Amino acid sequence: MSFEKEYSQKKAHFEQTLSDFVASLKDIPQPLLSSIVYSLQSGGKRLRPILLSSCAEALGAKNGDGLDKLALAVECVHTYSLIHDDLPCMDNADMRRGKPSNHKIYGECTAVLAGDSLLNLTYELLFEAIVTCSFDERERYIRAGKLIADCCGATGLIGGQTVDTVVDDTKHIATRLNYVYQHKTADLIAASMTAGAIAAGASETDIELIKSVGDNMGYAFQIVDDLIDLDSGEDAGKQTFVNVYGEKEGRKAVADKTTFALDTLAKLNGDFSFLRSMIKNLSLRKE
Ligand code: GRG
Repeated sequence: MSFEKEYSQKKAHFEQTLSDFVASLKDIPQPLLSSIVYSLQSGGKRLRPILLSSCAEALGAKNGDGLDKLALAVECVHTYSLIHDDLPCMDNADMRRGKPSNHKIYGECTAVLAGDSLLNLTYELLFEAIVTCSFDERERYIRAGKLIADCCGATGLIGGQTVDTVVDDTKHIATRLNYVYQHKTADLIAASMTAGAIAAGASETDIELIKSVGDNMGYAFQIVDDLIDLDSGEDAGKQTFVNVYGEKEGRKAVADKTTFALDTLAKLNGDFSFLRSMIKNLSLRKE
């Protein structure tokens, strides 16, 4: 099967899981429910859930309800981070995925609360996965849930966003860039993949290897994002890898980190052909 066909099948599976989840959301007052659903279903690439389930499957797990819940959890935390990042107090972005950002439609107050709800739904889903999995799976799901929870907090995503948006530059520029790229972007990508590996019951060695693949491709993913902004003239003059080191170094870093990720993946046993194609495609993406 071609990579494109496999990706669209995996995406279709996740979209169905998400639609069922959205249909199950009850007793949420309006306009909060509409605001949550607007951002959940506004056309994301669904990278993190697809990475999570692909890693789990490559390491021997069967796709099922537990993995679906973990996949929903990482998409919920990702969606919350985008809604909050677009707010006037952060990136002040009017558009997201070619559509008005959440607060432009629902107002700032509802957008903040929709983001809060999605972060809370992340934990509701993680606990649900733990409560409903089999006794044999329980320890793995607790560990996967803790990993995702750790990556969302003040030492992860929120820490990365803080250094990117709030902290004045007292650190060395390279230290600061590394911190932001690791925590703002790579942490959730790596945690999604590692959670999939843990849920599949992978060995400690394989879990570490998958984390390293995720960290490297996550970092490269953010540099590609900078390069896309540069090409489309949307570069806001922020301190990015590409603005600091130049476009040539940016492209080289993407190539190096992608090669490292692929070489690391080659050390694992299992059918990682889809993940290999995904890593290559993400390093070449134009949007
Ligand atoms: C904790 C509020 C808060 C933010 C965390 C995630 C984040 C930091 C900010 C969002 C903006 C941003 C540029 C993040 C870097 C990661 C990134 C490139 C996100 C976009 O991910 P895609 O391309 O998005 O997977 P889609 O639209 O496909 O879902």
